[in-house]
Amino acid sequence: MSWFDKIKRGLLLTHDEVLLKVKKSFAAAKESDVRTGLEEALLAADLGPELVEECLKKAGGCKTWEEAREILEEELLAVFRRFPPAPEPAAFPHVVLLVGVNGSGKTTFAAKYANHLRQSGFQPLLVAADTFRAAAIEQLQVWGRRAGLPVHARAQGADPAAVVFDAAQRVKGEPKGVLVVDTAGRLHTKVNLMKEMEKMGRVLAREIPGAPHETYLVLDATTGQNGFQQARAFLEAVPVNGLVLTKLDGTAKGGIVVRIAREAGLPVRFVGVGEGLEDIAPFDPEAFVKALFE
Ligand SMILES: Nc1nc2c(ncn2[C@@H]2O[C@H](COP(=O)(O)OP(=O)(O)O)[C@@H](O)[C@H]2O)c(=O)[nH]1
Ligand SMILES: [Mg+2]
Repeated sequence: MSWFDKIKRGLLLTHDEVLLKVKKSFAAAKESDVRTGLEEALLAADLGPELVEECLKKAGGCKTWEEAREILEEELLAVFRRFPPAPEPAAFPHVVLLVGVNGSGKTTFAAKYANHLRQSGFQPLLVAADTFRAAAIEQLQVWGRRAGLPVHARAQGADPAAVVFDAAQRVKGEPKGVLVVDTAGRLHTKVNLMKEMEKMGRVLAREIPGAPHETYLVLDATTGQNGFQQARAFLEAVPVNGLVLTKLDGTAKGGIVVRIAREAGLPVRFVGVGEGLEDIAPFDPEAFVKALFE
């Protein structure tokens, strides 16, 4: 399945919901009805009031959906144009740290992403740095066995910084080694979270120059704006430089992807479109917008 087909499948619920509303509104006779219908559709997709306002300013007077669509696509794409394209791992070992609240999809994404990296010719090592619950370590090991991917883990309760230290030793010297670090999502207190994250970051930076190269905040798209508010503590605790939106397949409010990128001022790097190993797509703004409105 192509990346476009995957994004398209992930956006099915949103697409159907938005297009149904939009098409109905353009069938209305009065211009004010068209505008109201368009507003409802865009708000329902969860693009956020500010962006919807911008869109209406420019597309509110359009006579046809075709005309409006072009303007809306441009508005949405503009949100993503300010970000540089996703970098490929270049210096090795390369380290990607995954953070986010419990249940957001970190562990599942770690497995999907490691699989994607392997398919792209890299040598991923999954790192179980969520040592708070035994089940979390096991879950990553199950993924590792199922996908035939190596997992680095210690017993429950181990210091996450010690886990990443060992993992760094294991991957040193591998010409295309990439550490994919799954971390705990508990937001016990912001102070503890920061301390734990800082320590892990310090150890990684000492062992591997420039590490972590990428830190992704993993967000559950079905929890929308609330979920993002909950995860804000991570933005303060760690230097996040990219977003991953999971469970796009489970929501009709896929516009949240655009809203969060805009509000966080961060690029979306991947989207999750299901529970399987292959249900991941690198985020491509053009494909996203096309899949949404086509
Ligand atoms: N439908 C769907 N479910 C997902 C996706 N990503 C993760 N999940 C499910 O969300 C739940 C929580 O995921 P998990 O990776 O354990 O979250 P974590 O607590 O952040 O590590 C699991 O039941 C996953 O199967 C996705 O893209 N689509
Ligand atoms: Mg987990």
